[in-house]
Amino acid sequence: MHWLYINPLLLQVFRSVVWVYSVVTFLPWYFISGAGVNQARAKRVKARSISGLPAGPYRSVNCIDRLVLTLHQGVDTLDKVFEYAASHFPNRDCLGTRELLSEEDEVQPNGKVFKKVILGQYKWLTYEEAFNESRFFGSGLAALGQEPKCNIAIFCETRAEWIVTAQACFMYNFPLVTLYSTLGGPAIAHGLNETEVTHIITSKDLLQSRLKAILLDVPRLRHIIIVDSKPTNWPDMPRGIMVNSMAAVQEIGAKPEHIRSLPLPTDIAVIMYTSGSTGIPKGVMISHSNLIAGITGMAERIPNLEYNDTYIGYLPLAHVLELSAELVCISHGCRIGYSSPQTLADQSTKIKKGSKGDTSMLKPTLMAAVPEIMDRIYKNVMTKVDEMSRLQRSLFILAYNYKMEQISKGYGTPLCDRLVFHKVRSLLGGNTRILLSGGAPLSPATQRFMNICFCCPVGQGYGLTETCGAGTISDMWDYSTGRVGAPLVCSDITLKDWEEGGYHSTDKPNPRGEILIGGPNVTMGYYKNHTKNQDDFFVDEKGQRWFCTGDIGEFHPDGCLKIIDRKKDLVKLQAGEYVSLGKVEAVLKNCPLIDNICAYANSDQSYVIGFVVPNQKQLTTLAVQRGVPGSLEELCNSTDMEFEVLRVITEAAIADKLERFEIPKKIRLSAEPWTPETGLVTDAFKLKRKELKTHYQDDIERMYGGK
Ligand SMILES: *[C@@H]1O[C@H](CO)[C@@H](O)[C@H](O)[C@H]1NC(C)=O
Ligand SMILES: *[C@@H]1O[C@H](CO)[C@@H](O)[C@H](O)[C@H]1NC(C)=O
Ligand SMILES: *[C@@H]1O[C@H](CO)[C@@H](O)[C@H](O)[C@H]1NC(C)=O
Ligand SMILES: *[C@@H]1O[C@H](CO)[C@@H](O)[C@H](O)[C@H]1NC(C)=O
Ligand SMILES: *[C@@H]1O[C@H](CO)[C@@H](O)[C@H](O)[C@H]1NC(C)=O
Ligand SMILES: CC(=O)N[C@H]1CO[C@H](CO)[C@@H](O)[C@@H]1O
Repeated sequence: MHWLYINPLLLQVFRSVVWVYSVVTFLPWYFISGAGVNQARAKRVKARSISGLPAGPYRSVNCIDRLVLTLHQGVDTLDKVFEYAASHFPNRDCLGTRELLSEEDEVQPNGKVFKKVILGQYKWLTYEEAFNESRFFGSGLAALGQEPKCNIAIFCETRAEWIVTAQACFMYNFPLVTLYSTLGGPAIAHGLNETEVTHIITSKDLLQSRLKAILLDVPRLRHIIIVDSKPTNWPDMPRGIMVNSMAAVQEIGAKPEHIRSLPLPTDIAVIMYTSGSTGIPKGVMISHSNLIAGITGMAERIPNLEYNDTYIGYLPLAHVLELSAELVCISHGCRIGYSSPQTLADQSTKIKKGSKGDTSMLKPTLMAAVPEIMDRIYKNVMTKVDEMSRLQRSLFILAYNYKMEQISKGYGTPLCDRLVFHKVRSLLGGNTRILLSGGAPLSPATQRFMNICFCCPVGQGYGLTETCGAGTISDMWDYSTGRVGAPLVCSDITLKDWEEGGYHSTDKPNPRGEILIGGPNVTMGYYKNHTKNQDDFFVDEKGQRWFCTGDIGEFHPDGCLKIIDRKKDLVKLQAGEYVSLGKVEAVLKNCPLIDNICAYANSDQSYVIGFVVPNQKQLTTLAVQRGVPGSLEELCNSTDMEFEVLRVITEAAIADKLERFEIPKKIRLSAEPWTPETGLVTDAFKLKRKELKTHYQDDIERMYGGK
């Protein structure tokens, strides 16, 4: 609570001070800050339909004549990008990792044991050092028998060695197969088997906990390279598998260095397995030119991107958003400090109380996040605000609303920032100048909150692995919420009519339809799945390649896209009404009582049901108010609480103008949060509907069955 403590007497004068301050500084501020310019910039048209038709294709006005394909002249493969950076910024910091000082087990009051760490300073590899390490590693892999254009796999957490490995593979033209560390065993075996890899790069932990169990299902595998181990014996490996440390392979590679076989722009750089929300994972083939077009588009949306920027890397690198973001940083000579979701902030679960989290140490200027993480920050801060005295709370709300109004007019609020939001901002280190959100839709409430409390623009992006992460990113000057921005300079976007869903490019006031993304960024398709490639990709009469996303969007007059629905998530109820499950979830997730929700409907039923992960604190408060006793799990099992939560949900849904038939009639409360480890959500925290359905099968029968 003390993080926002302000002398109560101040409240009385706050309104008047702010008012006087605004009046005194308004005119000079208006001209110095260029608020008028900001406002005009926010409102300007950012993309236009190049055919003149409402269906598009829409293209960024920054490249209306032709799409942009490369960052620097002649730099058309990823190895050249790294070479460019290493020669332009040889002595600047490139990749940073914190030293592990000590590790201890801490016993919690409930008897559980948490591992806590104390971490030291960031230790940096310069661009030249990182470049040399990659070169030697690539050469060493070649010495171990890895051939150009033959697949090689990485199965590893986000860390500096991941990027060193990727760069080594780009340089030596080894197509890199990436797999999420949270994929299940059969899925990993499927990916490794399908791509026929003989070499894999992994970490000690993952080898022990995940990889070892499936080695027999991957008969072609011969070499395992461990990034974080001293050379040791691994006695219990199946016969014929050699284990090496990364350092040892680099040593082999340094003397003598192998001749490189240079990649072409059309060669495959990465085969990225996406966990997808249904079925077995699919490998997406991404060429060098695809990735370069993607990072060119992304970089153009980050104003003043410079070598002095610092990026914090902690999202899975096997996710296209994180990989592209880090490649953008490398192409501009920025430094990348590594972190993990468990060590991000001072309060993070693995950080020992009193020691510093990664953001406090690194003070990043750029950060990417998935909405799940931003939602968590939002709910935590709001809970703290709720716990404040009435006086403090009104002060916070006053400042919040004041800033919201100012922002919409294009002004800054330096006084509020210093007095009220400084403490919140320091949660992320205090230097963030841009936050980027991607992977799933960010709720308007959360986006606005991050904007206001972290005092920096929050860009929202939209893209898929199939389009190499590229699609749209909102303009940093655009303070509107709920939209994903205009097409990147590397992509065209078209809307295709969808009859069943009732979306047409002729819809008023805005054209709507399925989003098709086209351009050099569109990937070469799925690995070994010709049928699916023919369904989802096509080439138009001008030779441009397109991907059909299955998402439904609408274009606003300023050329910004809003995602409004998803084809797959549409269910037709018994009586013929169409329910968009995604829309229902998006609305109900704004409820403070709800941490996560999956709406479900059977087409032979007349109503929607839901699986709900309630917010623990809010649920307990509600239970106390209603006099329902019990532990969290008992509360979640209680029919009384189900009824109470349903009432709150229904009110929120009506207030947000959901139709009657869209509101869940029955719910199942879940005490366990859904994390990628449970297999119920993807790494980007998208719901896996099929898995959720199986998991809650008994509850579905109960909710649709008897009573
Ligand atoms: C990198 O390698 C080059 C050539 O092998 C060498 O001249 C240079 O000193 C190395 N740089 C570093 C920082 O090790
Ligand atoms: C891997 O491939 C081999 C043959 O190529 C096959 O026998 C085996 O069942 C496959 N394993 C998995 C897990 O797909
Ligand atoms: C980076 O350098 C540019 C000019 O070279 C400067 O305008 C900017 O403020 C610097 N950013 C940081 C975070 O130091
Ligand atoms: C291709 O993809 C479809 C849809 O995901 C899937 O049903 C099918 O089994 C895949 N085929 C192969 C050969 O992997
Ligand atoms: C709650 O319900 C679940 C599933 O129905 C059951 O496994 C669990 O034991 C119940 N917990 C309590 C505390 O009643
Ligand atoms: C793989 C792919 O789609 N490559 C295309 C990238 O864009 C150029 C120019 O539009 C095309 O010529 C390539 O075929």
